[in-house]
Amino acid sequence: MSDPSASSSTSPKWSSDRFFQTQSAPSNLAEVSSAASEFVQRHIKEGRRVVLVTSGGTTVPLEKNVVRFLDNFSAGTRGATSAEYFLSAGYAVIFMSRQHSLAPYTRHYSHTTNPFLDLLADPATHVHTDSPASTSGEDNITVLKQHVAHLRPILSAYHHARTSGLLHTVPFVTVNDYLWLLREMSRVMQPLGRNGMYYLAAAVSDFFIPSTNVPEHKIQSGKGSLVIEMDQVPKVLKPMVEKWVPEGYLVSFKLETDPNLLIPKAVGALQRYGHQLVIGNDLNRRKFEVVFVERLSNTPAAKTEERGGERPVERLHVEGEEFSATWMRLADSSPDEVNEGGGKGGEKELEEDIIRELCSRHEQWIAKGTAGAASR
Ligand code: PAZ
Repeated sequence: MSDPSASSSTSPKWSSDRFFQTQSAPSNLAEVSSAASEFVQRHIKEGRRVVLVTSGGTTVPLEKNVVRFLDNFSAGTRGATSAEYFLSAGYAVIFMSRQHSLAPYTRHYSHTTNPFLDLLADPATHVHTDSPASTSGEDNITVLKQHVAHLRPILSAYHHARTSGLLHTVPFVTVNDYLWLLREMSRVMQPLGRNGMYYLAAAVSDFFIPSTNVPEHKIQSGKGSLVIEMDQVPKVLKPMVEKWVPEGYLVSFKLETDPNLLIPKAVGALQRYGHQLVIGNDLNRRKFEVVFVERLSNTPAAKTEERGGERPVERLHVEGEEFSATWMRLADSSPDEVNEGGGKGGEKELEEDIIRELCSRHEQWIAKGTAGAASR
């Protein structure tokens, strides 16, 4: 079929097997896989934990020669910010993100937040007097004094990430590429066993158009309205938990706009897929609060109570199982830590607390595996 407006009205559910058997892989999959494998193997040898961070939105192209596509709101802030805190915590990071979305460190200077050129002195009026390389300002461009304190730690961390070999980037654009790459990164990381963490913060489309229904050329106007039929994206969390990385510590995100749905949907995801943690967030409050939803057996309740009930754990009984919901809010931090903006300039970011909690849960997950192995 060459025109999505003419597709059939019944959309069967796709299994992940059917998806990978019929939808083409990215053309560079083998290269991307071997580079990531080399990265993972190096860190396994060095005994380091590795986290896969997915970030940003996926597109659904409406044409093969793509002029138009469906997209979503995600800028990749959560993923890029989280990757920085994972790196600070000593993890090696595979940062799998939407091409041109926010990236660790450079996110502080995007074209809308702190536009890069605004940081620099005008060379026409600024003359260098202390540079050994030049007697005039011609060879140097200067960062304005008022920006130096903010820039310096970010620049140092950025250079460290680039030179230390701790950060590996994998870009995607479409939802099809995302699914292929997620499976491939999982395969590559499987040898990490419990030392692998999977932090799925990308905003992945729930719907796609199978390749047989995508027309080759730009859809022409003139026939009235355009009706697009999309199939449901296969639920890959299930095979990921059961087959791809059964020992990994797997964290998914759940985004809702109706706050009443957040916890029930997160519990539903845990029941359906059986992974370790769902972090729920409301679209409009996502920068200030999230909720950790997990099986009660995975909840470090004792630790939470030790902190004087700072983050009370709500217990939930659903269909004979017990779950917990733990809210984490920026306001839980001391007020002078919370400022506008983000990151290394001393302002508090929610991801700092999220990643601290995850590192400690991952530690426990690894310890449980070691204890299990010792008792066998
Ligand atoms: O990228 P961003 O910082 O603007 O938004 C982050 C987020 C809301 C996409 C992420 O926290 C999230 O919930 N991801 C999963 C979305 C979902 O598929 O439910």
